[in-house]
Amino acid sequence: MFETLTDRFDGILTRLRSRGRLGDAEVAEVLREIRVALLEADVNLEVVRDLIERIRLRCTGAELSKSLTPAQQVIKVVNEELTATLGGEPLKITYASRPPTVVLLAGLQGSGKTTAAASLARWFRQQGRNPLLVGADLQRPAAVEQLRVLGQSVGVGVFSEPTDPVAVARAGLAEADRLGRDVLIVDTAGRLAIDEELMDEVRRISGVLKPHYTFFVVDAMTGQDAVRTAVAFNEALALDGVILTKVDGDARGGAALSVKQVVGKPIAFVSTGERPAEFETFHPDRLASRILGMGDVLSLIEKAEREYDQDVAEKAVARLQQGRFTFDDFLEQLQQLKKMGPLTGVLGMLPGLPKEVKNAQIDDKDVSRVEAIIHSMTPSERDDPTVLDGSRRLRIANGSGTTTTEVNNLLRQFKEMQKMMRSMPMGRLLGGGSGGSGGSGGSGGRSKKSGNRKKQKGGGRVTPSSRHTR
Ligand SMILES: Nc1nc2c(ncn2[C@@H]2O[C@H](COP(=O)(O)OP(=O)(O)O)[C@@H](O)[C@H]2O)c(=O)[nH]1
Ligand SMILES: [Mg+2]
Repeated sequence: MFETLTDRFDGILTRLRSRGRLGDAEVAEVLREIRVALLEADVNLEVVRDLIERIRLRCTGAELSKSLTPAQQVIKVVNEELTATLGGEPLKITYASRPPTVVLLAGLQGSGKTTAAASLARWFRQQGRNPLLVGADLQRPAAVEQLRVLGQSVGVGVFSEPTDPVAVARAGLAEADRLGRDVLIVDTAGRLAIDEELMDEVRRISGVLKPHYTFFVVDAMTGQDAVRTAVAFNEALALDGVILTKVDGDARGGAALSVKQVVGKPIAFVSTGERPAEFETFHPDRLASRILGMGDVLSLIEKAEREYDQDVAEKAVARLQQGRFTFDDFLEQLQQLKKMGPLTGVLGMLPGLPKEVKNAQIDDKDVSRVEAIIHSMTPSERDDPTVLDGSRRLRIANGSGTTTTEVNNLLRQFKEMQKMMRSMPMGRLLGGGSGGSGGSGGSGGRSKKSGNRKKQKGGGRVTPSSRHTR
């Protein structure tokens, strides 16, 4: 999902970066392009109009500051407004003072409710909770069995009985009490389309459960239909949020971008695959950054947390903060990166990579060539690649068994990467203010980033962009 949108933004922002000054006409043109990109991505028309208007106001107003290039300022504004459209802050679960915290899942048939129930159970366990699943879908004989299998795979018990859904819900509550479970997740039946009978059933279940959280589970692939059904369910049930599923599919992403504004409820979680592990809290800021090609750095950091060597990472962060990042750092990061497994998935989250690189099927051989090139450099060359003239480049190409084109490509990409590291607001994300001129121009609206900073410190890991040559 979001590939087309990300591609379009890649083009728009690249053109933008090549401009020195931005007059009203240029801003208008960029806005037009962004508008078309969003509409193509199936974003709700009202949402597009509103978003564009907010960006326009900020880009033509007095907000523009001198410390950023015009392109950086526009990107910063677009990023912030896109984040706002996606819902701003991630949803935070507040647990009931008197357990269990009850979570009700509703949605159409096949939307991914049963899968999401198990994924949520796993997620709650990771939060240190002790959940119980309840199978209140008695429509299809196999539904409860499916939940039992999934429940078992995540180590969470499933309660159900062959009575009726409302009775199961009531008994489930009692069972959670009896077993001392602090979270109750209730899976319900869906229909192919919204009908009164379905709405009536979930409403009655909801009446018995008095859930703390009611999530509407919806298939991202259904685009604007997803948004429309969410509106209908919200009227019937007063939703707390949406669980967007099948985000791994090739949907254009319009649903994700429209839900918050049209339904008025945030996306709480996204499901990116059939397995319960492929499920995560929805982070508007991360998705916005990712759509804008700034990379999903924080998700990557979380992903890397276990595999990454703390010391190496902290050293890299320190270097980045000093605005220094050498080929030696790069090499170290590359080796860390390799520990994380297949590179293709990791690359998609990295900031600033051209889409050809992101979409490329990377195997370790490609990385080995980059490593070979760096190994063929002398320590002083690694420290300061500007000394690399033609004859040195030829020596390196020969020494590494590559070509001068490959060496040139790597050098060019490395330079871009260094520049980006310095100029991106990411410098702030990395836990220090001095790292980049990029994010320092804004006044308000950054508090969230600094909120993240602490968390980042704890993890203390960072992954630079891994360029590679062909
Ligand atoms: N690719 C993909 N498949 C999913 C995802 N979530 C659910 N599915 C699949 O979609 C189908 C319907 O899911 P299910 O949980 O049974 O939907 P329910 O009818 O709403 O309970 C199943 O084959 C799931 O494995 C997802 O995020 N990605
Ligand atoms: Mg089901």
